[in-house]
Amino acid sequence: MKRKALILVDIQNDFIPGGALAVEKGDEVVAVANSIMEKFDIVVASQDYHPKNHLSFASQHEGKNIGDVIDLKGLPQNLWPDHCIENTKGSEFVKGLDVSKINEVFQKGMDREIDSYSAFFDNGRKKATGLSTYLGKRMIDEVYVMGLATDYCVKFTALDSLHLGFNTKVIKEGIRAVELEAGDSEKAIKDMENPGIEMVSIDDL
Ligand code: VGL
Ligand code: ZN
Repeated sequence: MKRKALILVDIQNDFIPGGALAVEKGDEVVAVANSIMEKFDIVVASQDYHPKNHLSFASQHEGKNIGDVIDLKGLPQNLWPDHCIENTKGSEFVKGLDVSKINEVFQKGMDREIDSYSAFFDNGRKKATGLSTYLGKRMIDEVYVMGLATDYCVKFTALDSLHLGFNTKVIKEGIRAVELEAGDSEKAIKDMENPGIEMVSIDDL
């Protein structure tokens, strides 16, 4: 039997309707997650977790607006509304998510100076979160990814998983996109499929 892990990406209050960086219908992924967690050997969750002065926030850059792109330590950085601040409601997992089935939580984005979309590494790939080692130690063969948001954290988590050598699949009912621009969701799905990530349905599990 293949050993399967499920990564729940950033299912947090700030990414659902009413939150600071709301993803349309983001709350709908909660029921999907709850319905499939028992099918996996390991379930982990990532948590976007920023200090209140994080440099991905437009509020930290005089004269800049949400949606602008700046250079942050040599990397292009989208500027976001303040979101997922440590020890606030916005960074907590969405109520209703069955956290009792989550084996381990990996936080990311704690360093003020570097953003971290992937649950595995920061955007400069300088620091690992520990997730890769965690999955390796548990002899995981297949990694399934779902959560928020398709065009950012889901995409970069799935791509890193693939590049680390895990057979990687994304659960299509379990993702929703920010869509700063129309078409971003479809583009992100192509960016994942092209290098070999498979899009699967909950009915295939
Ligand atoms: C995310 C933007 C900024 C995400 C996190 O979880 O997709 N997007 N921080
Ligand atoms: Zn963030």
